[in-house]
This record gives sequence, C-alpha cells and structure tokens, in this order.
Amino acid sequence: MPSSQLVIVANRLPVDRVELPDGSMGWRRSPGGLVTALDPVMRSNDGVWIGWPGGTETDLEPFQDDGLRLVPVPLSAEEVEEFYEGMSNATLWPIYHDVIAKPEFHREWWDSYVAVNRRFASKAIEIAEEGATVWVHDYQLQLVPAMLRELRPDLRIGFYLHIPFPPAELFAQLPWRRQILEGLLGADLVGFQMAGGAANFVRLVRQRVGHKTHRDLIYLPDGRAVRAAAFPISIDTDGFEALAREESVVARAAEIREAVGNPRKMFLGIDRLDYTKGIFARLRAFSELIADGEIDVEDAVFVQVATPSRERVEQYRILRDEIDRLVGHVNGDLGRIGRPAIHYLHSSYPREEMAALYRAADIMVVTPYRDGMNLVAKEYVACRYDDGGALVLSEFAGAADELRQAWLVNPYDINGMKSALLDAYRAEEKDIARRMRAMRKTVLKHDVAAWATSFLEGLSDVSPHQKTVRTG
Ligand code: GDG
Repeated sequence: MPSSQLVIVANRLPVDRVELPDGSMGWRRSPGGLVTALDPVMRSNDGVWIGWPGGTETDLEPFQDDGLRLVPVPLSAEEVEEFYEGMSNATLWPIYHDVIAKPEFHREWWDSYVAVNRRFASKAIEIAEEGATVWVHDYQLQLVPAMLRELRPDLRIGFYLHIPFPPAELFAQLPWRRQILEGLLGADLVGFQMAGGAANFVRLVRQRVGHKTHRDLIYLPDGRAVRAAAFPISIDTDGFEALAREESVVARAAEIREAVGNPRKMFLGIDRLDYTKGIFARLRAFSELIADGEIDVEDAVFVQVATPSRERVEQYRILRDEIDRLVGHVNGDLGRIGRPAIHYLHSSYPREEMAALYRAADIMVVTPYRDGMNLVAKEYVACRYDDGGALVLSEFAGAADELRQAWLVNPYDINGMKSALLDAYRAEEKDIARRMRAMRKTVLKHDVAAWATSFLEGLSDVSPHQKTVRTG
C-alpha cells in the first residue's frame, strides 16, 4: 500500500475503467474539474487519491495513472444501490437541494452509508503518514472526518462540500442529522461553496450538538476548534480559454452553427440531466417566447445538451421522460421543416466539443433551482475571449454571487425568465461585451488553482502544528 503526506479522499477516482483496443481493461482520465485543481498539489506533494473506480470489481490494486497515485475503494452491487444511488443520491442530494424532489429515508441505506464511509476512512488511515493532511470531498463521505479523527488524531483533516449546505429547517428532516454533523466536526476546516452554507452549518451545530460557536469557529469540548468557511470553487480558466482558441475548436464552432441552420441567435444549455438544473422550466420559457411570437424559429434555436446521469434513480427517469415529452411537444407544435425550435441531445461529449458549443452559443442559459456553484457558467465565460456571448444565470446558483453581470433570473418565475431571455436576445453588442469583460476578469482571477491553494492554506492556519502542504 502506498503512503503519503497528502491524501485526497473523494467518492470517485479521477479515472474511468475502459476496455483498451487489445481487449484488456485499463484506465482513462475523466476530465473533471477536481482533478485539474488537485493535479499540481498532488504532484508537488506526491499525493495519493482514494476513490471508487465505478462498477463493482473488487480485486483492483493501487496503481499509477500519468504519475498520479490512485487507490481504488470497491463497492458491491448492493452498496452501489444503497450507499450511492440510495443514501447519497435519493436522500442527501434532494435534502441539500431545497427538497426539489422528495427525499427518501431508508435505514438500510444509512447502514450502508456508514459502512462505506468506514471503508474509505480505513483506507485513508493505512496510507496517511504521521502528521499527514487528508482532504475529504463531498456529501457521500461526510462521516469520514470523524472516523479519521478518532483513530488518527495526528492528522490534519479538511472537508469540502461541493453542493449547498441546507438551512436548518430542511436539514432537520434527516433522521441521522446529528451523526452527520458530528462526522463533519472531525475536520479542522469544513469548506463550503457559499458563506450561507457555512452559516447554516455553524447554526445547526450550535442548535443540535450544543457546541459553543463564535463567527466561523466551533469550539469542541476536547479543546479543538473547527472552522467553517466559504471557498467558492472555480475552473481551469486558462485551460478552457486555450482550448476555445484552438483552430479545430473554432472551426467546429462554425460547423455547429451551420448544422443548426445558421440562426441569428443560438441559445445553449449544458447540464447533467438533473432535476436541480431547471432544464424543463427554461425550455418552457423559451418555447412560450416562440408561441407568443416574440422569437421566430427562423431566427433562433435552443441547443440543450443533457448529459446522462444517475439513470437508475427513479426521479431521474421521471425527469428524462418529462423532458422528452416537452421537447417532442414543442418541436411538433412550433418547429418547421429543417427548423426545430429545440435541438435536444441526451449524450455526453468530449471537452473540445463542449468548448466549441460554448464558442458557438450567443446566449448561455443556466437556470438551476439550486446549485452549489455551477461550473458550466464559468466555463462559458472562460471560452468567450471575444467578449461575445450573453449569460442568463439563476440567482440560486453559487456562481451568481461572483457573476453579477449576468442576466440574473429566478427560475421559479417563468415570466421573469422569459423577459430575461428576451433581454439577452435583444441586447446590444456593446452591453454584452461590457458584461462579459467584467465576468471574465472575475473568472480569470479566481480560478481553480487559487481555490485549492486558499483551502489548503486555510487548513494550515487552523491546525498549525502539522507540516504544511506545498500548494503548487
Ligand atoms: C457539483 C455541484 C458544483 C457536463 N457534461 C459534460 C461535461 N460536463 C462537465 C461540465 C462541468 C461539469 O461537468 C458539471 O459541473 P457543474 O458545476 O455544472 O455541476 P455538477 O455536476 O452538479 O457538480 C456543482 C460542482 O460540483 C463543483 O464543485 O459547481 O454545484 O452540483 O465541468 O463541463 N464534460 C464533458 N462532457 C459532457 O458531456 N467533457
């Protein structure tokens, strides 16, 4: 088993299992933002990343991929169902996203969550050297910090939540609310996307666990202080911009516009097919603008990419059917030959294609009901080095805090969303460029490397007695 001074613990490994051309099984890097952010930190500290490789293979050994040291944690088919699809995605995900879908509570899912968290923690303990830093990620692993702390008080432990942390009134529904709070309190630093999430957490700890708190600090009876603070995540801005500037991507963007009939304006949505993302509401708003005669299908088209996600969870199947029906209905009623109102793609694409889509779109529409951050909005901004392109953005995405110059909307207000879409559609180039320039400044300055550095520095500050992680 490898050992290290830096251990990253995340639900997924940053690679997917694939069949190689010779028929054997191998790994392919999955192009997530997290691995881009952590790659330099992993390399300069010779870090180890622990995570589930996807699937149910049980006999996978630690391995290296392009210089990164990776340790697979296996899940059985039953655990995939109970820990991952159940407790993580059908209980915690909806509770943490304003109960947009109804959360389900099952005691056997919870048992599986505890068991899997324990497995991740044991693996981390085997690997972490004396005084090492362990950085745990996201809602699937909220018990890991306390499990680590109990057995290894020498560790410096950070936790980062990628999704919103809910208000006390919603969190209180969770039958296991206290265990989760106590799980997180094992960390020295608990990071959130937004200051509101950190404040929700501190308030809940005071109310439900009874610890003393002052501002962003929680004082534990054992003398430790835990800090809860916001670290808004970002993207590899330079990387995205460079990709969008590549000749092949520019050419592909032109090809995409041609393929959708060279409309005057192309609207674009790119999301995981998830009920938090507000895909249905935005397509409805757009189609009403066509039905009202405000937008003509000869002039505009909506391209919606919905990346398949969590397809075995019932709520996701229902959503897929609803959107299929809506798109069929809208195109049947409002489209003309060669001119559908909506191009709907239920598929995932390589990064180059994503960048070409961003370059091709005049109006990017990001309308989640609730979203920790929303990286798509930032990626769009990163790709618009031409200062072109309008962003319509939900107030309920974390990104709205930073991207103030977007056309901000309340996705629950269909009429409000219609007028924002129309404003963006009719905006003058000068106005669009002014807004985009301001947003680009923000995203260029606050990129994902800055995010990782500030979290790790924050972690060193709360537990100064251990060795410091090199941040690049
Ligand atoms: C969670 C939180 C928070 C999507 N389709 C394809 C593809 N993507 C990429 C996007 C983007 C990422 O996936 C999606 O990130 P989001 O932030 O939009 O949303 P979640 O997946 O819900 O992420 C969220 C995030 O964690 C980070 O903390 O912002 O609030 O919910 O990077 O580009 N990438 C490729 N093909 C696709 O088809 N290559």
